[in-house]
Amino acid sequence: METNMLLLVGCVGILLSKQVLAEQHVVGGKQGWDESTDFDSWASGQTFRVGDTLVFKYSPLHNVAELGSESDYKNCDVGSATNSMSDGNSVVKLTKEGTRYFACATSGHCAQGMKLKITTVSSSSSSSPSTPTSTSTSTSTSTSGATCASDLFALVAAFLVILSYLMNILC
Ligand SMILES: [Cu+2]
Repeated sequence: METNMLLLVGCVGILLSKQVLAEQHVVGGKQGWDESTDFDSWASGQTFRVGDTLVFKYSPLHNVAELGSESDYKNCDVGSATNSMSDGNSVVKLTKEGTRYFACATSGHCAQGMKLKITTVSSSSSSSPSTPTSTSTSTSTSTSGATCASDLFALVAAFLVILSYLMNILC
């Protein structure tokens, strides 16, 4: 009886933490926003969800221009950017599902590969970020395992908060 109650509380904790925890994606990882970074391969290892943020970190040589279309992205047409940032630590919030395009507007940099295309998915999407799966047959098992592990910390935290709350009521 009490065990069931605790399990229920734990599940509620997981659901709550999923709503609250948004991920911050540092664009390009350790290399940051730079010509030498392979942004296609970086982006393919990430899952971008509604509510997450992108953080571009770069030197004053660079900047960030958001492009409005796939063709602008392909042609590096940074002149028609919809938004420009140059503070060296630009935060972009992913507020809705869909594809967004970014490039460096410094002459020649976009052509050298300094551009990024990302697709934001719904925040309830179940696919797990940056979890390589060894074989296709074990995909579902390993994905749920990884999700479980990443939720463990949040679960413990939520559990402790709720437990102390219950103790206050009962004692
Ligand atoms: Cu640049």
